[in-house]
Amino acid sequence: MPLVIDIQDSQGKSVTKFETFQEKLMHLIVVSDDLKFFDHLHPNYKGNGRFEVNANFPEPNNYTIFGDYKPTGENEQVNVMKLTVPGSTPVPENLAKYSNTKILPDTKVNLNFSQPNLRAGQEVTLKFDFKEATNNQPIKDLKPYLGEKGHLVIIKSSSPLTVSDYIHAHALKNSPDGQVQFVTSFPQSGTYKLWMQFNRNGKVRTADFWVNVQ
Ligand SMILES: [Cu+2]
Repeated sequence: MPLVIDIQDSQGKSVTKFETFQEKLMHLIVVSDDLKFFDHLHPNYKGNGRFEVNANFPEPNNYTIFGDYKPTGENEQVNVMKLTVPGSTPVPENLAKYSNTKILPDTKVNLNFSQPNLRAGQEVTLKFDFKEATNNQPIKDLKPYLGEKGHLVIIKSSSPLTVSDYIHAHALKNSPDGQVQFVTSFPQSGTYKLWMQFNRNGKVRTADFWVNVQ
């Protein structure tokens, strides 16, 4: 489905100049409101504040779209858009199938925390370890993705989803080989979903996790 996004300032005037960050002018995160579906897109800038992209909405559901961009000379901003694909309500996700180990077709990703319990408002280091799924050896072909060792989006499960539920964490530059670390804090207690994206030798993979924050 083609999406057209017009960026305007608080006076309704088109914002026309944007800065590249993490290699793109806009990062667009599409999730279903139950956080089952995730997509990360990069709209094309058409000038005069207008971005266009083709997005995929796989099943009837309510969707929230976070547009993440940086007007020239200003701070990073996040816009929230809503879209409904009508139809029967999908089956909710089974959270029991999630653990801190995610096995993808070629990579095993382990998530560890710098402290035993996650608490709201407390800074925490999230450590993702990458191993070969077949033989458990640390992988050595991790390549930069969007200029960093990995890309992490965190969204708090909420109804409705708002801009304050969206956390975009940046990878630490000095993570050891076969590992990517992020420092972040979870603003409130609740359940959060994490999508960790990385580049294995040219192929972008997404490992998703659920975490509880007290
Ligand atoms: Cu992006």
